[in-house]
Amino acid sequence: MLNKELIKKYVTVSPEVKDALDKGLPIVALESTIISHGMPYPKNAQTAYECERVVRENGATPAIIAIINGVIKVGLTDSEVDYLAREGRRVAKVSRRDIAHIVANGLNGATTVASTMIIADMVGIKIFATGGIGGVHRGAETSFDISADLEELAKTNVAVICAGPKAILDLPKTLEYLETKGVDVIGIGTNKLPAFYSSTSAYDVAHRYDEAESLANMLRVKWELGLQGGVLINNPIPKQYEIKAEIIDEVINKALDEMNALGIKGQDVTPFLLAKVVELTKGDSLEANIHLVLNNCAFASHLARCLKEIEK
Ligand code: PSU
Ligand code: MN
Repeated sequence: MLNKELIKKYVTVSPEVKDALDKGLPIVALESTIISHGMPYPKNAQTAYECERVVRENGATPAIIAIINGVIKVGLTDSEVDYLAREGRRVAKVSRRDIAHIVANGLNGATTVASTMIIADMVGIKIFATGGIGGVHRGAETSFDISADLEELAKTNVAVICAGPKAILDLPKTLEYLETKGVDVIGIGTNKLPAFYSSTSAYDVAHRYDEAESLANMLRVKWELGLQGGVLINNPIPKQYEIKAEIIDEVINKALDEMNALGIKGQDVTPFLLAKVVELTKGDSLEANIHLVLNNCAFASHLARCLKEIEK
């Protein structure tokens, strides 16, 4: 069990988020690795502010999560966002294994999906929006490269809204892993798994939901039943912004070849591939990425409102 008093030693909640928590208002958690390692400057900072704006416009409170000078922060100031955005890949990428090290040594860190879920759960935030999650990498049968995001979805009670796992990953293996771990994979308005840049793929989601209201009710049932863990909610990129699978697949294959030639491994794999794809598409993939994140922020806000409505 979490000791809420002990946790307070390490966590600072911004006044805006604290007010929303105290009043029981809907809140949407946002990660910070997408800022430092997921997009180039200055679009990364602009996108973070846009995400906050979209969440507020849709009736919820945004809570960007990161670690600043060893303090776990829930809700960042603009200058903290700007710092992470400018530092980029020089900032530590913090997943579950890294949290204690970064806090204990007073360091700065950008939180991944896994660590953002952990921290959101510590303060009682149930809904989290991002772009893409980590998953089972292509070639995982030899590299063993499986993101800690999947393990976190298996055990931490936070619902993650994304645009589907990116095709830099092995999609069928990612789905198999989530099934083994008991993580529900939802499609919003679709039976097919969206694949980040593309609104669809050849693979089926476990369950389809067309309305945020009924999805919020399902989340309540899951957690009231004591079924530990998150849910992966896949919200397809709006069609006008998508990049066709044939085009992006070629780019991804090039990026993977380059990565293998350079021998890049571990934590550096995802940031390398994300940056390479942006470079090879001359920024087209970045525009798609920004639009799908904002779309997820809007849906997550609606879902957070529905969940609060049910809880009343
Ligand atoms: N996928 C994306 N964009 C991202 C990430 C993944 O399309 O920004 C980031 C997220 O923070 C995710 C992390 O949690 O990369 C996964 O890294 P790894 O594969 O090393 O677990
Ligand atoms: Mn990995």
